Amino acid sequence: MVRAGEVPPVVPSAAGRDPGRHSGVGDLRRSRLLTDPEAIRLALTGEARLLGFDCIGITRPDAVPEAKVRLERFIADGAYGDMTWMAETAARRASPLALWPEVRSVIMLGMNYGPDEDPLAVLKERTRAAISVYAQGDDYHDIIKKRLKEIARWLVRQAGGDVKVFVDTAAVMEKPLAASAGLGWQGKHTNLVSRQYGSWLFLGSIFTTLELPADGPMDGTCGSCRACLDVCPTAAFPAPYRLDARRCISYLTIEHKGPIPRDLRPLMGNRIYGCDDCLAVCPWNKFAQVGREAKLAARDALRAPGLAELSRLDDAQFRALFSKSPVKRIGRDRFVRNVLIAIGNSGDASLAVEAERLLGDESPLVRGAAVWALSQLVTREELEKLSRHDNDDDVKGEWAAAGL
Ligand code: B12
Ligand code: SF4
Ligand code: SF4
Repeated sequence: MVRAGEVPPVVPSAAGRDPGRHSGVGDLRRSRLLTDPEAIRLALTGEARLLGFDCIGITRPDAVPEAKVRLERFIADGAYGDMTWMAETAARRASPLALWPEVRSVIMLGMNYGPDEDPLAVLKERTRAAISVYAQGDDYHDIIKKRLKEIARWLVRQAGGDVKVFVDTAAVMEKPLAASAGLGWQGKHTNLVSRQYGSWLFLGSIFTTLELPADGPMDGTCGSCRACLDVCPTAAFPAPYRLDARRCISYLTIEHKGPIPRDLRPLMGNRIYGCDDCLAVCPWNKFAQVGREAKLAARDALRAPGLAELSRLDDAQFRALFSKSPVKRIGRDRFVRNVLIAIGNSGDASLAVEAERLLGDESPLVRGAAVWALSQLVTREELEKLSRHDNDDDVKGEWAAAGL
């Protein structure tokens, strides 16, 4: 999504023309506009590749009418949890035409962020943190949005029309659109699976008023496989192709603001930001390739950082460590909450001292998680000695749940 104050999402047809030049130059440029839709598509593909995208496809804005019904079911089930923006934007999200009635073609782009090591290996290192692959490098939103704008400006210069660009945060259903543009298909875990890149594609879109030739959906399927459904540590799939976000560790660690439901905490292991389990087990990853975008590559400091060190971060240190990273957006308190859940799951009593220190933290969210972590690592007698009065109702509830 293009935020207020940035380059406007609609790049008008006149963009790229030099207003100060003689009008004859403008005429000359206009006459040079690409008009053959096939030529536009070919040139567009080359430009996208140059700007770091690995796949591109075009679809019609009305190509996936079933997405609306499925979104409505997701909302009716309450599966969005406290992501209330999903329900609030449902009408626009259901169809590109509801979002922008003038759109005639939707250009879907994918950027490969395939990891250079097994993302599940770190799950065995219980005193270290698992940060999901997508969050170990720079924030893809910033990288992709900038590139989408460049391509959009290029398209306007070459072929005219008006455009809008979107990545992730706008009311656009990127996965079904990408599937109908032929980038892959929605797997049973609901994400897009690509024949060339497996599970590891970020998606972005360019809406344009130009009529461009649409690509058909790709034939590919999950068949009888259900590896992603079975591996999910929190049983977040009520059925194939349906996710209950309220149980998903990605939602719990990134989107959910309050205390994490107690019954789900032991199932989270050391996953402190996002989760890759359902993506990583997909057999189509045998075709996956390591991503070529250097800015998305894992930073060494974020591959398997120690839980003790992470729990000691103050606000400034948190911001410094996660500068330009998507992790920064959850803020230090929610981050330390997640780290404390992992500490509680570590089985390592030497980490109890970190949780004990955080019993006095300014944030009730952190104090509550510290109580739970301690309750997992020390004996009841030891916990009793550490217990203290707290004014916050949630923290009081944590002490009570710990039997004190
Ligand atoms: C909300 C959201 C979340 C929520 C909810 C996820 C969800 N599955 O809905 C949470 C926080 C849990 C989440 C987690 C993750 N997310 Co997210 N998320 C989004 C967001 C903003 C909207 C998704 C949405 O519209 N959900 C609503 C549901 C109803 O739509 P849907 O998932 O497409 O559901 C479809 C299926 O249910 C299907 N369906 C239902 N029944 C049937 C039956 C059949 C037979 C078929 C074929 C299909 C089918 O139809 C529905 C409509 O298409 C998108 C960005 C965007 N604007 O699209 C990113 C996005 C989906 N997320 C992304 C990523 C990377 C992730 C994580 C992998 C991050 C991580 N490592 O932790 C996890 C994956 C968890 C998972 N298994 O989905 C990428 C996925 C890229 C890809 N290759 O698909 C996206 C596209 C962001 C991006 N721009 O790259 N995410
Ligand atoms: S991301 Fe993790 S918790 Fe969420 S559905 Fe996939 S395996 Fe389950
Ligand atoms: S793991 Fe199996 S069921 Fe899940 S998306 Fe991949 S192929 Fe489909």
